[in-house]
Amino acid sequence: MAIIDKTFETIKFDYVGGVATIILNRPERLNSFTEQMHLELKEVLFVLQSRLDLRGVIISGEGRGFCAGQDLSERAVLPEGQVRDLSQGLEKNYKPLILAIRALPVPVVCFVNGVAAGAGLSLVLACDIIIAAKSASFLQAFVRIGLAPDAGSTYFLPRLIGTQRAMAMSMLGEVISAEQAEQWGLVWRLVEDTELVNEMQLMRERLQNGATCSYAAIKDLIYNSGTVSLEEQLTCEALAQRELGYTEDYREGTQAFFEKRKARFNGR
Ligand code: T3D
Repeated sequence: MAIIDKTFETIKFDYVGGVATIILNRPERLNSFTEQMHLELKEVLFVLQSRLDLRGVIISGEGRGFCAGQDLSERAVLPEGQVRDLSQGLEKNYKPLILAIRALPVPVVCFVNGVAAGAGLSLVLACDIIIAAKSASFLQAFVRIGLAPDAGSTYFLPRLIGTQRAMAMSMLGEVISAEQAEQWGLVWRLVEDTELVNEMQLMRERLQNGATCSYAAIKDLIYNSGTVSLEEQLTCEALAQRELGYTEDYREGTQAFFEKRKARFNGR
């Protein structure tokens, strides 16, 4: 039985073998975020957070874009003298979205199928592994409309590609090609456009059969490493390894090694 028994308006969702696939689905507006899309993403992430059998999440977009950030038609120019408090939408929608993705104890893999702009790029950057189609592109669009990058972009981008590149991308608002993004380390790997769907399926199978407890520990260790000393990190690694050493997957992994066969992990 489906874990969420409904059809969404702005996303497609499925859940197979513990792996969730979320496809942003407003192709005519390059999958830009609306209030409705935020509601639907919240609903899905809320359900995923409580799934003990969750083993991975895949995010991509429908059509020629990945996500063009905030849908600007929800931000009509106000009459002279009136102002809009943009922090409200960020606190209410974007902050919980980015934090929820980061908090999932499983790999969140983004398949960037086309342009990722504004908060759409922030969403990409929040994911653990980023794979892009060769025709994808990346744009810190904010400066073009008089804003600063948000939804985590100023946190993720300098960490991934360095301060100079993050600064220039954000201040100049130039489109960065997938090839350039790969050279800078913004994405893990590029795939042919025609191969993206196939690669997604291969990743789904890989996550369904992956060492899920290892993934959770890896996520914790790597994301927390920036805020602790080397000594503390070594302790964290030892503690994580102690827990992993008790898992069925560790037993299976070592047994498979000695038997010279591929491990069959059950994620426990
Ligand atoms: O507001 C707050 O709550 C603060 C938070 C902000 C977060 C943000 O994300 S702010 C940044 C918002 N995003 C942008 O400024 C990007 C706007 N889009 C673009 O600059 C371009 O569309 C792209 C460079 C991404 C792609 O260009 P291109 O030439 O490939 O496509 P296009 O023709 O511009 O777009 C196709 C259609 O999608 C077009 O509609 P049309 O003319 O065919 O009816 C276009 O208007 C629409 N579209 C694209 N992006 C958005 C959008 N409609 C609404 N909102 C968008 N963000």
